[in-house]
Amino acid sequence: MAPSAAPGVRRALVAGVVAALSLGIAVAGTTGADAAGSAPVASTSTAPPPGTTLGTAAARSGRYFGTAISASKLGDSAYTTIAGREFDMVTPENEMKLDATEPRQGQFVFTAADRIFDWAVQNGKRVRGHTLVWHAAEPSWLQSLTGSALRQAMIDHINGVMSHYKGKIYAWDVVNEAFSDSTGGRRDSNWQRTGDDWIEVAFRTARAADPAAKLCYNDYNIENWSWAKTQGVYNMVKDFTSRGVPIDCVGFQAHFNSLTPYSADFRTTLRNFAALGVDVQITELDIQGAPATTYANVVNDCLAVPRCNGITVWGVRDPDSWRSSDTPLLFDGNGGKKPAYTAVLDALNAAGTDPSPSPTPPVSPSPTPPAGSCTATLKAGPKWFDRYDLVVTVTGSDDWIVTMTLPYPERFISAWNAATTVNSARSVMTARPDGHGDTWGVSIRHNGNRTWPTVTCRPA
Ligand code: 9MR
Repeated sequence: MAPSAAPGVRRALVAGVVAALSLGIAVAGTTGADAAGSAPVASTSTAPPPGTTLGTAAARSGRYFGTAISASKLGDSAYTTIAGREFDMVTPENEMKLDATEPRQGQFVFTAADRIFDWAVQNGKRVRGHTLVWHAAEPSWLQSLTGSALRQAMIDHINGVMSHYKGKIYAWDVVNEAFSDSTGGRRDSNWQRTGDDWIEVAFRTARAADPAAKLCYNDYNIENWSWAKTQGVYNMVKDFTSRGVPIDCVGFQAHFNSLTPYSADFRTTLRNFAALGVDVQITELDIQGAPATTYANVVNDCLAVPRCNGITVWGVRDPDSWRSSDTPLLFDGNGGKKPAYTAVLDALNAAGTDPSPSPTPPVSPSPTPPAGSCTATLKAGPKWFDRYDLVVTVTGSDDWIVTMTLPYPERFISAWNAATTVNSARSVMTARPDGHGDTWGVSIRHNGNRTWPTVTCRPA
């Protein structure tokens, strides 16, 4: 748990869903697009209308707006109505923590975590994984381990949880709250006592376990640029990026209250971390008393930093908050929108729109498929800030094998309605029918490239 004086804050701004329509281009037989390829995808030059929910408003600028969700509340229709309507990213508040997912060593339990994950996906939302390694929420078996046994348990836990959700999580909080509140150095913990390299081992393990997920370091009281703790985390991220330790993002929890108030240099902090080459996300936002102006300031700080992907608030209604007596959230106990809600919505809608271009087919013409072959046609699906979907339709054969190859550094995230395998780099996908017919889909993390895969089809 977070220290009482200064709760952690996380934020997660999310990449919104910019409905990117666009047409598709057929890519036949052997490769990518056909010369006509041309078929440029619809442009985003027309600004989308103002969003009427937090998620749609954030999506206008390619960001997400999320909330923490508690599995025990998914039976409360007032709760799910608001959460379903307003947010497009979900963080399980407690259900993916170590005590919940590995209550006995080597025995993984995903019942509650999957309830949230399934609810999120069924309602069109993405999921932030929270959290793999933390000094709190430790089951008793783990508290009795030390040294190499504890280090190995960490690695096994990361592998066990990440493999269950492989390819399905937007970002993982790999390590949570590893720094001391006052010194700028590491917090003492059982993890820290296994050796200073435990954090980078956790990140390297996580990258190998699920190359499609963004890997975040998450902490509280790192929003104020002048704080020693902020500098300590900044220096660690700088060290990691300079040495090639895989880290993609930093989560700023942003639990603001009278002891650890919002400070106007938060934007400086976000900018400075982003300049290291990582994304930044606001992952657990709540503000004592929910002052509308402070909420708007936090949103505007994120909007000012292109690599700030999105914002997550730490709960739906005030009574859902871990600090309910502070009434720190955007909805009151009756589900009513508070002034802070309107301030956040207005700030999101005042932002510029997503400048990211639409994904396009490759430029090389595709050879004519040989007689008796099959043809795989690609059509653009929705695109988001960080990824895009394609719909694949196969004709000419009922039992086919389609192979798609992505140019570097794009990565396959997931597929549906086909049986697929991917290589370890997630750049080559092989697909066969899985009983859902000949039309299926893939989700691709563009990593800045946005060129459609080349595709070949052959009868099985
Ligand atoms: O809100 C969470 C609360 O329900 C739990 O009891 C507590 C301990 O697991 O964790 C709270 O969430 C924390 C988050 O996981 C990490 N940053 C601080 C959050 C507030 O304490």
